[in-house]
Amino acid sequence: MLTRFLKQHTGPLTRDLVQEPGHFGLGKIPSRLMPSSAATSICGYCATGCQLKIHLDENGEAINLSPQAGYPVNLGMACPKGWQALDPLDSPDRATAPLLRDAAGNLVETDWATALDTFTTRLKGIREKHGRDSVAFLSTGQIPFEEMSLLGCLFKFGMGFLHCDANTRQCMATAVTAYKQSFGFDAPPATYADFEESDVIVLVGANLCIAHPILWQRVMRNQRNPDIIVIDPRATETAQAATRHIALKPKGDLALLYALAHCIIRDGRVDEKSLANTEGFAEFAGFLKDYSPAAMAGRTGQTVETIEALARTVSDPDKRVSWWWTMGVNQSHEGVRTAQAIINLCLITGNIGKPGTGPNSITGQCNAMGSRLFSNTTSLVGGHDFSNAAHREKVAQGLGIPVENIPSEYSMAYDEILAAAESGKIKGLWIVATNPFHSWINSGRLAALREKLEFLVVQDMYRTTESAQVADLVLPAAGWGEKDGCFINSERRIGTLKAVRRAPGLALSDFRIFRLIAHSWGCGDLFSEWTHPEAAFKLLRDLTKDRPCDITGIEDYAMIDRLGGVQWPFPKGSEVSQVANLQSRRLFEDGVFHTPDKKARLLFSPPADLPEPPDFEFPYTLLTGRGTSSQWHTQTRTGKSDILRKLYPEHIYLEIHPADARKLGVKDGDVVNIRSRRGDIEAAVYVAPTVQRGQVFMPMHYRQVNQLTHSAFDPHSRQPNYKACAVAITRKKG
Ligand SMILES: Nc1nc2c(c(=O)[nH]1)N[C@H]1C(S)=C(S)[C@@H](COP(=O)(O)OP(=O)(O)OC[C@H]3O[C@@H](n4cnc5c(=O)[nH]c(N)nc54)[C@H](O)[C@@H]3O)O[C@H]1N2
Ligand SMILES: Nc1nc2c(c(=O)[nH]1)N[C@H]1C(S)=C(S)[C@@H](COP(=O)(O)OP(=O)(O)OC[C@H]3O[C@@H](n4cnc5c(=O)[nH]c(N)nc54)[C@H](O)[C@@H]3O)O[C@H]1N2
Ligand code: SF4
Ligand SMILES: [Mo]
Repeated sequence: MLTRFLKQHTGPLTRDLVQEPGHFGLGKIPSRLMPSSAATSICGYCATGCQLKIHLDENGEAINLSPQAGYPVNLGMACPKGWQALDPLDSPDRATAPLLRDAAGNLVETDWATALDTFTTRLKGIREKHGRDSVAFLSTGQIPFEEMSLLGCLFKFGMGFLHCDANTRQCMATAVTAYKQSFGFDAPPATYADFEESDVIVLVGANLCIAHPILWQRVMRNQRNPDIIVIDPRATETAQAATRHIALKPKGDLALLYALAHCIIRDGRVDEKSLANTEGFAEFAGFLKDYSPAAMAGRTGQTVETIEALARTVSDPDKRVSWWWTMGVNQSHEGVRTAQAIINLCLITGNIGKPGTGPNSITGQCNAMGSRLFSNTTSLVGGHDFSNAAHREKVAQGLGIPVENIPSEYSMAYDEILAAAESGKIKGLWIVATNPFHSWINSGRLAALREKLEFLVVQDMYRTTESAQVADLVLPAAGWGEKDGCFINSERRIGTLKAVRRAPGLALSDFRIFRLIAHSWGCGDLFSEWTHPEAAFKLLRDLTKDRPCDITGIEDYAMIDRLGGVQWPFPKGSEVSQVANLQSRRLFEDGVFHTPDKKARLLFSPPADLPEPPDFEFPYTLLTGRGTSSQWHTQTRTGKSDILRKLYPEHIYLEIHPADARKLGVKDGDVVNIRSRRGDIEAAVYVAPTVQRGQVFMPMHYRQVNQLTHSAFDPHSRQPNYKACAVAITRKKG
């Protein structure tokens, strides 16, 4: 039975595969793509969600690409990563066959039958001996949501496990939690047109020029002569291009935002109409009495005048003010309250639900928004809650699975999963499309944790990633460009991606790997309707009925393409004839939120101290983040492009203020030793007045950086605080 299933689904090329729509990783390109000799795909890097036009040869294989002119997101533009999106596919270090660690400790190639058999036998063995809590997966915001969803549903409803999380915990968990608590649903309200329609644009801990270059282009298209304010400890590329830079102290955000609210309420600059849609104003106003600009000057590093002036700007009743935040807010020990302090400012000044306004979280990865709704990790698939019996019943019916298979308990969060692995409670770990041995905070701990794991599976495009190299089993995955599905971008826009290349060797799309695993595990029948990504899409679409993210009005992938992407919500009956309006929609225009009383909550708590402040022994604060627009995360993909590699520094570097460099007696290019309480690394000095004295910056793209970072987490979202830890710097001797 398994052998037959395998033959059909892993090649050599079979007729069934070629005929299976959306599944031509091993087959021919379907004729629907042929007439124009071009296909469209949403870029597989950042959450901007640019559409690329992929030019095909006579066999339907991609030869090159260009940005799509008419697409409402990128309007014909792309950043270097988008232009070079095909480069990573041809790399010689692609995983082209499953790899299994042999008795001598080497990873050796094997076939799919052996790989699947090993996967199932080992994980079932661990489960039988140690129970349901002994196996977990860690996944991603970078694969289509049809794939994420199949993984989450298979793992929980089919294989019967509970604990799973994704790299979105490193990234978006704070925004998710903040919106859920404040609005009653994880509902980022923006549409990108708001960048063009604002009079004041406030960017908090967001470096658009590097991390979302095409969103910066949208800012540049604003004809209203906007005030662009960047709140960031560093004078980033974005801060330099802005009209005002607030160079605040690291993690001074919450104090600053409360001081702004204090001034606004003190001066009566609140919007009464908007306040009527909120809950908790009296308590908030009382709380803010202690947060005068004078009281907050020390924590923020800002003068009273600067704070007062900013408060006037962001509460000007004649101006449309939009707030946008990214990792400078989310990656914090108090990220949720910081995000909510932004939400509160918008609510009290009436900057929500209107053009050019909003408390808007900018997402990181191409499909982090898809993960939020469909990955079945933190939330029950389709925007539901595991703890809600009616939701469990609805999902069970929709997917045709027994309701008993849906757990009512919640999974451990990422850090808790790793702690459980460290303590020996979790013995089997399955990592899909993420590279935590490089990207997780205080990554040095993972080496010890690896020793404790009985079985580590890594499913990746490459066999050379830090995580793949220490795996017991590597499952070779097709990448972006080699498979179909959908991503959801920062403005809630669903867009499609298409297979335009064959995956190399025996590599398969994640979707097909999950189907094979379902079959091998013996729960394939539960997923018999998940035949291909578009079939899965339709199942998931129907699950969203009556939820705030209802997309039951989308017929199929072709409709998504025809409409230039579709923002959620899009319930059945949405007027497609009004497509012009539908192309750009924001939330909460009616002032109605998703809480039981339909009002938004004003949530707050006092700022906490920095988890690891600088001291005598470790006198510098290390900030980390994105380095260049041509580098992506752990560089497994961007590092494979000859062109992109020319656009960024090959080796790790440390940005340091000229005065600190003088004090240490170092100049550009000198090698320094950087030490934290966790680790000790070397980097070349890059003297830059863009960092403040006493602070240094390192891009996250180099493996060594997370050996230094400090495991501190937001208590509500459990998102790691990557952005501030204490380090010592010494000149390398000799
Ligand atoms: N080129 C490129 N683009 C990317 C990515 C990539 O790897 N490369 N990754 C994508 C992903 S997944 C994400 S999440 C986004 C991230 O996008 P961003 O969040 O814009 O990028 P970061 O550089 O991580 O952090 C933004 C800024 O936060 C600042 N910061 C540090 N501490 C604080 C603080 O206490 N307060 C404030 N206000 N700011 C602070 C840093 O100095 C930094 O400039 O980028 C996406 N886009
Ligand atoms: N110090 C510091 N650390 C950070 C951050 C920071 O600001 N500072 N930012 C954090 C943030 S916001 C994020 S999002 C994380 C990102 O951290 P990671 O998710 O670990 O980084 P990536 O390099 O994007 O890893 C994605 C992996 O998936 C593989 N892959 C790509 N496409 C596919 C596919 O289709 N299928 C499969 N199976 N595999 C695929 C890639 O080869 C790569 O190994 O890093 C976090 N780490
Ligand atoms: S801005 Fe983001 S989505 Fe657009 S081309 Fe660049 S990486 Fe891709
Ligand atoms: Mo991210």
